[in-house]
Formats: sequence, C-alpha cells, structure tokens
Amino acid sequence: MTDWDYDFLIKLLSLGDSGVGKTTFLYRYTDNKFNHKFTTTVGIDFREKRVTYLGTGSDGTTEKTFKVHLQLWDTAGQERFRSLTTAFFRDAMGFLLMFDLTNQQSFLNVRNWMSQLQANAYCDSPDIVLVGTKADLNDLRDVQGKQARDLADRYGIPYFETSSATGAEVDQAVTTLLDLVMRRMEQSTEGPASEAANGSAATNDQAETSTSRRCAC
Ligand SMILES: Nc1nc2c(ncn2[C@@H]2O[C@H](COP(=O)(O)OP(=O)(O)O)[C@@H](O)[C@H]2O)c(=O)[nH]1
Ligand SMILES: [Mg+2]
Repeated sequence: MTDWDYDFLIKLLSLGDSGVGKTTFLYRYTDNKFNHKFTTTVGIDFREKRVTYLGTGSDGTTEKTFKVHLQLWDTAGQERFRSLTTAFFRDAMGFLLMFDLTNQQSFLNVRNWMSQLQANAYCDSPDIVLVGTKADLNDLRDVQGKQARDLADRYGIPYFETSSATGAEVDQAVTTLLDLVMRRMEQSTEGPASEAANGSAATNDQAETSTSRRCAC
C-alpha cells in the first residue's frame, strides 16, 4: 500500500476549551503514547492515521473492507483563534467535542461549543461524539458521569469517558465517530456501496470531493 492508497479521506475535528486534553487525546489515538507536556496548540494542526472500515459491498448486503485515511484536526480553544477554527468547522465530517472531567467550567462550555458547531458545521445536525477527558484523575473529578450522559442524551449523541494517560476509551470514541460518518455517507445516494459498484473504489481526490458533497442531513 502506497502512501496515497486509500478509499476514503475522512476529516474529523477536535474542539473544546483550552487544556481539556485535545492534543494529548489525538496523540494517544495516533501514536498510542501519553504526552505529559502542556504545549499550547497555535491555531490548528492535524494528525493522521490509517484505519479500515467494514462497510457494505456493491451488492448492498455483503461486507467489504474500506481503507480510510483519517485526518484528525486539532484546534486551539482560545477565543482569539476562533475565527480561524470556525472556518475549519465547515470542512470537517465529524466532531470530537471534548471537556475535562476535572473541570466543571469546561463541561458548562460544551453548550457554547455546540452552538458554534451548529452555526458553522456542514449541516444543522453534524456527527458528534461527546468526550469527557482525564478519567484517570478520579480524585479530581468535578463532572459526574450522569450529568454528562444526560447532556449527550439531550443532544442525541454518544458519550465516552476517556483517559489519554491509560488509553481508556480513546479508540472507541474515534471509532464510534467514524462509524457515524461512514454510515451517513452510506445512507446518502452515493455511498461506499455504489462507489464499489462502479468497478473500483474512489481515488483519493474523488473520495475527498465526493464525501464533502455527500451530506445526508
Ligand atoms: N492525567 C491526565 N492528564 C491529561 C489527560 N489528557 C491530557 N492531560 C494533560 O492535560 C494537559 C492539557 O492537555 P492538552 O492536550 O495540551 O490540552 P488541549 O489544550 O485541549 O490540547 C497536559 O498537561 C496533558 O498532559 C488525561 O487523560 N489524563
Ligand atoms: Mg492543544
């Protein structure tokens, strides 16, 4: 497999207050390592990872494995970068909305991030996963699981309590978001099934442009 050999390019975006652990989360997901150092992300940055997705084949019933190139965009939460990051909202296909389980204020701010998202994303109900970070810091916990689950239920989105220190639930959160994004693509008129039916999987460019056009909202 060459560097450019994939069926789909999927862009996901992390967002949430500064310090909640967005950069550390993405680093844990792509490199399976924990970074103790606090380095402020300036503006926007991204990490990449190749994964496989089990979708529906050309006959609409059999399963087929697709190669997915994941681009995980990392935003800076600070107000001064907001205009920069909102421009990126429009381009992303799914969102990891993060707050810090040891910081109630970061949880209260989830509502603001949600409004930002709804105003700037590709559609009114984009695919989102709510992520509570730093679950390993039990003694410092400031947000109860029930509080967060209730909020996620109200928005109708999945919720995960993760730890980039131990790696708990990190993969599951991203995989769930990827599944939502891929399923939305399959539901629209030209999902992976019809792409495969055309004889071959989409080329990189086709995958990128066609996915951005394919919104089943
Ligand atoms: N104990 C613990 N610390 C974490 C976790 N995730 C992030 N941190 C720490 O929280 C600080 C802020 O993380 P960072 O990823 O830079 O936050 P960002 O501003 O949202 O990108 C860093 O010192 C990280 O080491 C976690 O799951 N557990
Ligand atoms: Mg950061």
